[in-house]
Amino acid sequence: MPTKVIRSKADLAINGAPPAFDQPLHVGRPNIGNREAFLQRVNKILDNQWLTNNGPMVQEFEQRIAAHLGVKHCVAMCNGTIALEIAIRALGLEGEVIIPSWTFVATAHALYWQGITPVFADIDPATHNLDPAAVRRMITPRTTGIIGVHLWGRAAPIDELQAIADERGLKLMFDAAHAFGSTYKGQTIGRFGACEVLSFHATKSFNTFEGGAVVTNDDELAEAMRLMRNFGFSGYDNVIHPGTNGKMIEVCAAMGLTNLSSHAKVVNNNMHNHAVYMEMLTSVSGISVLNYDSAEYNSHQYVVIEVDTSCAATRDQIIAALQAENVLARKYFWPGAHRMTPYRDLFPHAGLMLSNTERVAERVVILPSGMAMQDEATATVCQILRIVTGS
Ligand code: T4K
Repeated sequence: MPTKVIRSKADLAINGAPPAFDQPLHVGRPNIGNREAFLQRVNKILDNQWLTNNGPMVQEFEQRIAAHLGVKHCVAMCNGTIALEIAIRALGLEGEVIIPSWTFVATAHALYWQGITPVFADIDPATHNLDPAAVRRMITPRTTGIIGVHLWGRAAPIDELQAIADERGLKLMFDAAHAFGSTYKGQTIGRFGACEVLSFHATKSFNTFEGGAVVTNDDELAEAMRLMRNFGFSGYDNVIHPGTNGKMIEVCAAMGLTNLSSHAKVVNNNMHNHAVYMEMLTSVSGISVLNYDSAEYNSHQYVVIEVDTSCAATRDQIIAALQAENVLARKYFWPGAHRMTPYRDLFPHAGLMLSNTERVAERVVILPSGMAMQDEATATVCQILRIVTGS
């Protein structure tokens, strides 16, 4: 609950007033489903004395997720980054792989960690997703694949990327970390490309504490990934594949099974928050809210605003003002992966090909949403923005 009324700049915490919120408002406050149902599942796990290694809870979780998304296989993993690494390896990517720089750095690291060069392609500034024409420009004889990212839960231009991949003999997979339940042309994300990778991190609309999965309709690929996430074991004492430890544990699957029941409620709540932000921020000059296509399903987990150069306050002044009020807004994914270590040293001139990425990176602010956000708090965040920008 806000602690004060903000009428003028003198009421702002950056000008010495007390903060608007006693407790911080987070962009990634976890959505936690029915506590009793979760604890019952945990008791079952403890009674079973089966804590990990493809236990019954993980198997049920995989079946439920596959059915929910309408795909043949869900291979659950310990987190989204390991799921990306395993998918990349199972697909046999090598050399160079084209990705956006405008993504969480894990997309790039999952390649680099395995000796593969991430090559950054620019985005469409309207959607923040890969621009297919920019992808074409970055293809070289060393390119073996493309990883599209469904940023903010909005599907990447899947058909165009698939056409490029088919034409140039490249593999295509998707980082769907933000896109649990999202649709593309009415079809649920999970079935596109060779495979799609989900994150169930605590901060996502649907969480398993930590967790991730690769979903695919490809039987062979799913089988290879199942082996790879468990050291390559096929039964006791029989290792038939190189592998690592990417397993999801039972208690995470219990959290996922519990949260699956309330995900629709979370999404409805996020949609409401997003609509309130949209309405209240229309009168704030120099700020626009990224909108999502109403014909497609999207968790609306991310409330993304862009601060125009015409705005009376800079993006960083806005972030500082919000943080002083205990509103922990974020600059995801500033400054872009290409300006983070090790990529900024490896490719010091990458920015020359990434003008949209660089422009968007200077404009974006992510605002708090999720089940913990009340309308009164949203209204106060919008009022702070109105006063800071002199609207
Ligand atoms: N690809 C993409 C496109 C991704 O966005 C991500 C992850 C991945 C791949 C990799 O998936 P994972 O390996 O993570 O499964 C957070 C998350 O850690 C990360 O999962 C997520 N993307 C990224 C967008 O956001 P940080 O560094 O911003 O997290 P942190 O600790 O600053 O938390 C964010 C906010 O949430 C803070 O205000 C605190 C609050 N919070 C956080 C946690 C963990 C809570 O209130 N409770 C909590 O339990 O990366």
